[in-house]
Amino acid sequence: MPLVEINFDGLVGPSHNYAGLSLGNLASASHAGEVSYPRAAALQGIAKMRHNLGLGLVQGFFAPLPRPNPVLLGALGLHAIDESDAAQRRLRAAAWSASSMWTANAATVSPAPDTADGRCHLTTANLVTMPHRSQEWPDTVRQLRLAFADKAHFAVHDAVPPCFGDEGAANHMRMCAAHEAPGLELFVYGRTGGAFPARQHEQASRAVARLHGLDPARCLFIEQSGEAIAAGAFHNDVVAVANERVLFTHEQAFAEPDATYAAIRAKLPAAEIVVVPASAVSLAEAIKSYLFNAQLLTLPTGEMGLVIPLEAWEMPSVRGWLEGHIASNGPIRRVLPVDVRQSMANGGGPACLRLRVVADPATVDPRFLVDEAKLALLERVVAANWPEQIDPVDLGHETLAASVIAARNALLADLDLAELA
Ligand code: SUG
Repeated sequence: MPLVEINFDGLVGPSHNYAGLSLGNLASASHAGEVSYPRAAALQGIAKMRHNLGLGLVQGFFAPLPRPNPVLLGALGLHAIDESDAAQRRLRAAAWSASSMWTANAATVSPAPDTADGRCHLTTANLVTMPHRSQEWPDTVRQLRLAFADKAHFAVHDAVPPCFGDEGAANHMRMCAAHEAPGLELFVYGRTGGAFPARQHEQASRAVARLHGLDPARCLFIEQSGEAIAAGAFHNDVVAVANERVLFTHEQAFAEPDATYAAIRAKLPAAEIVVVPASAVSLAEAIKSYLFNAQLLTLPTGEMGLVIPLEAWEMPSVRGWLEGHIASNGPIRRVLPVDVRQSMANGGGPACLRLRVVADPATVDPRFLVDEAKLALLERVVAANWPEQIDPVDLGHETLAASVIAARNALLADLDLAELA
């Protein structure tokens, strides 16, 4: 089979909860302390996978990481928690976080046509800015090395050194004539100094480009606008998304938008840049609705479809803009709303939940690819084992911990993924 785009969605883990851990992520902050519904959350994610599989696209998944994470708790000397200490309770919540569901932050991916050695390169993201996310990468890299074990076709790199924050594909876009053609890779970084952290360091992006053996002439390093970070765009994929020749972006996404568009057009003359003006959808509305945290997909018909969260479809300004775009024959031909509300309440839309890998599916470990039968199996395992709800005050309870651990073990057993246990 030729190279195709495969979307690997993170299965929402059984410890999914709202602990308010992500400064600068407005959804995470505003839902802090609420009761979460891990079973419903995972079923919503599986329904999204089924939706996209039904469009005729190749779909994969990654398993949740071990939580509560004994490695993090042990390294922090937190074998026992002083319940009167808020900082200790917060660190415990970090060890319980199901944040690996947002696989757009698992790694940065450069497909084979872009790299010097003709292999697909993946660099695991160190996610160092947020303590609860910084624990992910050692387990993530294990899983990536299993899924992409075929060394003739893949190279999986460890994370770049923690002095430079790297948030993976959420700050990386690839534009090309077609997925299987050489691409222009766009690395978007932030500059520190604002009210909220800039999670992606320019030097991390540059290191990834070097590790992947990219041609410097086919890379652009673009500064994210400080305004966007301050408004809650903690990752670039909250305000922009690209697919093949199309870049779909809010006008306030980049520090120097006109220079950015010109640089893209100079390197990829076929580029179509669709800019949503603030006069149509304000930055605040874009971030609240997650219009851009969408999956811009090339459908088997050759048309592009935009998988958006229901929240975006329900916002009048966003819906108005999308309807106008379709009516005026813009490059996005279909709008496909999906319900991922449980993930959205923690700041994770349809695009956060997936890692794009352009590859021949035959070169991927088939345990990580899904068909209808695999999705039905995932649903059965989730329905039988995932907690129905978690109140954040219950994090740390032994019975809850035991059920979360047992749920993941049941998944790994049923999917024949014992190596990840
Ligand atoms: O890193 N939320 C995630 C959301 C990640 C979204 N990913 C992309 N944009 N690609 C984050 O901020 C919230 C966890 C909590 O508060 O319990 C959280 O980690």
